[in-house]
Amino acid sequence: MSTLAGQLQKMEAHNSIFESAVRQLPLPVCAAFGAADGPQAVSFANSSRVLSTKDSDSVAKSFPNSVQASGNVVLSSAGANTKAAQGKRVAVLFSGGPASGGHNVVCGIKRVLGKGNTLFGVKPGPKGLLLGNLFEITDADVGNVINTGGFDFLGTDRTKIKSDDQFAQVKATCVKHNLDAIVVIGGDDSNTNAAVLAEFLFKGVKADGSGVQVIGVPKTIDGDLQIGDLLPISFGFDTATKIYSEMVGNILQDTRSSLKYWHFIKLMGRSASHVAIEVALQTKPAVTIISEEVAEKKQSLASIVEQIAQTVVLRSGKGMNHGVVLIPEGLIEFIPEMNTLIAELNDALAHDTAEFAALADDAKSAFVQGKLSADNARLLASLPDYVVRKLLADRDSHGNLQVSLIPTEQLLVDMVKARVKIIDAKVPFDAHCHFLGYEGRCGAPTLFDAAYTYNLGLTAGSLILDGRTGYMATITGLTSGGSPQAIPLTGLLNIERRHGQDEFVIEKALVKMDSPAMTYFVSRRADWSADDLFSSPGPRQLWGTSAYQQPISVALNSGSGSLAFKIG
Ligand code: FBP
Repeated sequence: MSTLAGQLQKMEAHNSIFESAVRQLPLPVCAAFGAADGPQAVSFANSSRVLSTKDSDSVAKSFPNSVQASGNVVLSSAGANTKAAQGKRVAVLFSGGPASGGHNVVCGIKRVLGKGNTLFGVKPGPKGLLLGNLFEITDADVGNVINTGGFDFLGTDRTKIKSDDQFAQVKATCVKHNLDAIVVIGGDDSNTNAAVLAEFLFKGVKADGSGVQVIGVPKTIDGDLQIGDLLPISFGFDTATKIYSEMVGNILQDTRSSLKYWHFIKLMGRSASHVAIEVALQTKPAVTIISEEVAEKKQSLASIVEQIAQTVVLRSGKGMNHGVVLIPEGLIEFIPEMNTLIAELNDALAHDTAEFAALADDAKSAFVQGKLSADNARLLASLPDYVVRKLLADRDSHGNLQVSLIPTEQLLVDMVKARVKIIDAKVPFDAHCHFLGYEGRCGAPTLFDAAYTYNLGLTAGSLILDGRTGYMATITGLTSGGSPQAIPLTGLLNIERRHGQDEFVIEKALVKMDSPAMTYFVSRRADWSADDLFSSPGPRQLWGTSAYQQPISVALNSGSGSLAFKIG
């Protein structure tokens, strides 16, 4: 075998030159944890901040143990923990969609638990917890997965633990493995689940009557788990948006080179448009639709099409028959008339599931037409077949439409094409569609996500060794060294009506119309439409000056003076 062939084979199974180098990347730690090469657990004390929501009274009644223990008070780190517990058995799991940096959370927890405690990985996600599928995580595992993207070390899933049976299974897993604590790394729904589990496992799990601690860690590329200065952003958002921004920057460069194409790019992010606004701020394309603005202004599908078509015509008049349109994944549900249609469809499909499933594809549309109001029946009939098919496709396990499957980008291209032809038939309009989603969720974490998640892991582990339960780990002050804190999960819960039932939920943080990021975007977008002012952020960097960039929307919203972040 040639020397080169031998070298190439050594690179298999996560050992590319990049992957080998990135494992050696040193990670900074917040001063509270001490030296970067030997971080120590911190203890926590009550801060002066108490959290409440409109439903705090109901929360206190349903989560009496958690609320009594935390008083819904935010915890701040209070120096090295000289009395850190020993002998703890801790399980960690991923929940929901993958996000870059998850592996570093696990590494941070393992590091701070040290030799005196045991860390178990749960495979895969909440389902693994129900099945009791645990294995011990070693130091060698940590060396292997540190700074790598994805959740492949443990796997993940979207099981929601809600039935009595499922709670009993979790308890059985805790007893079987003699667990003292569980760390749930997830988004808004998963952290809601963590709050419910913390209350359920508060006491009476073990023979001596004690409970099992539950700690949440904020993850999601969607960026919709944000709590003001307490949690400026969830992890994974920075990596995903930098990957999308590089791709969009490349496409923008192509449009100005080939001078003949429009590109309609749908960006992942199930509901909120944080991803879309961040990528717009990074790349400055001709048009970016923000779903929350569409809802606020009650814009119809036709008016969105008109807005894009007018930009196409305006730019063509200046000799630019090219451009990029960014579309948030969740747009369709924010367009008022589509939202009403989808709600009525969800209802109709929930009631006649078996009858509907037995129908041939052609008959499905006719079947639901009969169940809809006249306006919605008309709207459904006006949509192209490829959209109707997706609107009538199987719902997810929560009964929701799978919005990522709806080709909104193609629908807009077709409608804009027709509209441009009416406005001015001489204007050329040749368009391509893209969906950037899964490409961004599992890339190697940016330095921001790598450092942030490692410190989140150190914080989560410290909370366990300090005997805390029912908190979400966070790092505040991301531009001034970073400070470990803990948010009481019950202080975030609201009641929402979902699928005909009242449920406790952590509300999704949507893009606010008066946020500094939105205000800045609005102040610049007309110029970006009228001219090619785009910029290409390039590939994300782990070494050198451009490695130290936080997301632009986060910098704007948190009033940072610059784009630089500073941890440690
Ligand atoms: P989480 O909120 O669970 O992190 O998931 C985010 C996400 O990437 C969304 O942006 C997207 O709509 C969804 O997951 C897609 O996941 P799936 O393929 O499981 O539907």
